[in-house]
Amino acid sequence: RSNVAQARESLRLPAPGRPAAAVPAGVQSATPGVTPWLTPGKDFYRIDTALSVPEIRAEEWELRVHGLVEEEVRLTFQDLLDADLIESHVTLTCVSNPVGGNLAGNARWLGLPIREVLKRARPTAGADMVLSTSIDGFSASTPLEVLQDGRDAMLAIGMNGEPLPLEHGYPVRMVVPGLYGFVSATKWVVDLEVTRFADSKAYWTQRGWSERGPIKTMARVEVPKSFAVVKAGKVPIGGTAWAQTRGIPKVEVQIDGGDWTEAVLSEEASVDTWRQWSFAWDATPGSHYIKVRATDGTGEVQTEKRADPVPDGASGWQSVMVTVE
Ligand SMILES: Nc1nc2c(c(=O)[nH]1)N[C@H]1C(S)=C(S)[C@@H](COP(=O)(O)O)O[C@H]1N2
Ligand SMILES: [Mo]
Repeated sequence: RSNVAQARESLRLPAPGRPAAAVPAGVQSATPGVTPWLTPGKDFYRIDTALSVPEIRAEEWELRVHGLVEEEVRLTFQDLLDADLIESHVTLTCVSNPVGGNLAGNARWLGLPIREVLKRARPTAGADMVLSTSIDGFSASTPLEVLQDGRDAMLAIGMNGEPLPLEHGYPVRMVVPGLYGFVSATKWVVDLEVTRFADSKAYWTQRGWSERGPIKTMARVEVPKSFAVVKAGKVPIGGTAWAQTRGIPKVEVQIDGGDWTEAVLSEEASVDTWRQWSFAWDATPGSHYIKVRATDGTGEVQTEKRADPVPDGASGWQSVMVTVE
């Protein structure tokens, strides 16, 4: 075990000045087998370009905030420990997640709101983007207004009550509700440049992906699995849906192209977290197709239009084929 891993283990996180809102008791889907509502760090999906996980000593970490600002700001890890931190549940999703895929996770993050850092730096007129860069050269372009609009965008140091796992960005990463990770969730972040979309391109944008990445409304069937064989009778269907910053007021299920029927929603912790659902299906023998779609808090129904993950996220309705005996 490395020195950095050992230092991480002995690190004590401060209590947040503003704790996370209490999680309602009923957030977990009633359907057995649905993903745990809170994703433990060890099960959290991991996506990055790092060939080996960067090992940054917390006492050597420094963040430089510069570019189109009145005042350059530098932050040390101790500055973060001493700051007024917030804690918040936020679901992260990857733009390369296919419809029905697993590249999403929900955790409780502890960190400093980025808007507080920007308040100190005072962006100048004309700036519209923050380019965040990691110690290993990855970068993400985040709209400046998103980092200032009051959502819980943060420089995170904690995940589910522990220091960030090394592979999830220790000692400091960004977490921004509502945007795919490739344009917001920079791990091992060391540099924030306030700039303009017209002047600078982030890592994946240079490689054919979009420059912006708001998360698309998505519902996923987790139970039963595709190609499952189940017994006729009451078959529980269940899964997860997300539309971070907008919330999920409705999920509907369709069997074999019939009418859309509302699923039973589990409690919603916040609009920034995913929401689980369940549906009791009267299954008759034969092959059947289960489709699911969500409606977000603005009233918009998840689009049926299929899109590949490139350039700004997959869309379409998941269809799961099951055999009933
Ligand atoms: N330094 C760095 N940060 C990164 C990436 C990366 O390649 N390098 N990938 C981004 C992408 S595409 C996603 S989806 C999220 C994933 O965060 P996780 O690995 O903690 O789930 O991290 C983002 N932050
Ligand atoms: Mo991603």
